[in-house]
Amino acid sequence: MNSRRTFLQGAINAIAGLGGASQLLGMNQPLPVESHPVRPNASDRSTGIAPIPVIAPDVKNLAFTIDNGAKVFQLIAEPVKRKIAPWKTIDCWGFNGSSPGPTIQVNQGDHVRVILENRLPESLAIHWHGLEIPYAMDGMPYLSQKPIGPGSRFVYEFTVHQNGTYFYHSHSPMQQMMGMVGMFILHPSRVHAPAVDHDFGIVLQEWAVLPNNTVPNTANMEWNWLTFNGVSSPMTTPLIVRLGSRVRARFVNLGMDHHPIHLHGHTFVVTGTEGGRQPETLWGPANTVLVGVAQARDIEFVATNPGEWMLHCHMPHHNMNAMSDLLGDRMMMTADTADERALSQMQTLASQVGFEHVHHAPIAPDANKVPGFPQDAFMDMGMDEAVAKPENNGLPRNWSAMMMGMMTLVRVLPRDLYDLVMNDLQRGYVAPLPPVGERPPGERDGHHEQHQRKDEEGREGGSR
Ligand SMILES: [Cu+2]
Repeated sequence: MNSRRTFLQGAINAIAGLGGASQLLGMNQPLPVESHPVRPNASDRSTGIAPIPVIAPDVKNLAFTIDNGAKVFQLIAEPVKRKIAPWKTIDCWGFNGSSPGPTIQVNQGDHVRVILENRLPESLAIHWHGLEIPYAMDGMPYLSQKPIGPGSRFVYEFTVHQNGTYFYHSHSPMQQMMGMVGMFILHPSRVHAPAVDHDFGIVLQEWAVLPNNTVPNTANMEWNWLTFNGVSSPMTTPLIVRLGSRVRARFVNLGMDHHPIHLHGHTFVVTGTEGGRQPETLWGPANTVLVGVAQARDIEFVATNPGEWMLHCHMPHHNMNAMSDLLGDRMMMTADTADERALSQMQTLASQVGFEHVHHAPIAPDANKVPGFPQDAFMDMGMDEAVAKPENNGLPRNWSAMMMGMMTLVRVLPRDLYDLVMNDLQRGYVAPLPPVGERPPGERDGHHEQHQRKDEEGREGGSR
């Protein structure tokens, strides 16, 4: 396997001290609680121990202090600049510099105090979605509390008796669509059986950011940007799991659409909802879980199948993004034109935003005679370099070409590769990209020559 060889070589270079680049692109921030960068298998662990912390890729955890037995969190509502794609930074609203806001993780039975500071230009209140807490803490402006004005603070304080996947959000709909949501994880006092080795959290969001704009249009009905934890694929950081481990992934949806989240290569069970743990009698096999608006879903599976498996919303428009955004105020001319012209346009755009090359996959010599062409033919834009980070080390060249919108990878890695990636992650080592000619295994037949030929034609077209 060439990609594996390249990867191993990269790792060997790193160990030899030849690659010292410590670009901690997109890395998770240190957890406020004990971190488990390399985790034992479930079989190595006994139940009854403390649950492992949830990792929400691309989102920080919110640190806390202890005051007289209470866990105290400082939550700041404020405007946020969020880079959701290599060429796209939006002006949204969130918490502590992030949208979604940082993940809050506490234990069942904890007494929690959240000091909310409002640095927004308007009032708000924060609702604790699904928590059975006193009415005065429910965060309903004018009902349970006065709206929290700009520059003001409000202290939310309650004891949590539930466990599961919950979230916090502004209760004003337009503020929600500006990004004001975050995960609130309640770990059970006794770890659920079977215990998991990896526990991930993902917030599903969508945004209406029209071309040439940076501010989401919260009154708009065209939700054209789709994100996992505030970034669109291929900026999403893969979930790295060890072959044979038991994995939990938690999804929270606060948007305008329901999202059927699909996992490749594995069968999972839905072990929890926004109401907490489901009884085992309800765990039917599935590979797609519908996460409705305002819902949470926990899935669990044993990662038995090695590979780089997609995890994505299956709504076709949700594993795309706003292509028109790249074009600014110009019309895209792929339809009813020669592929050279389309290529030329896409190449121009690609060079503006730092894509490597836009046309990776072969097309038929007579493609333009076929009604409906092109569809996806010019859409695959490799941007491996723009999104390079340790978690992507070892992926094949142009892996990012069809990664868009609400999509990420579950990398199920054999122990040696898993340990290498974890090692890279700890040292912040970004492996060099595989050579351009590197193809995924199994793609070495006549397609290759055809691909090369069309590539050259494409370049000629692009230079005209
Ligand atoms: Cu979707």
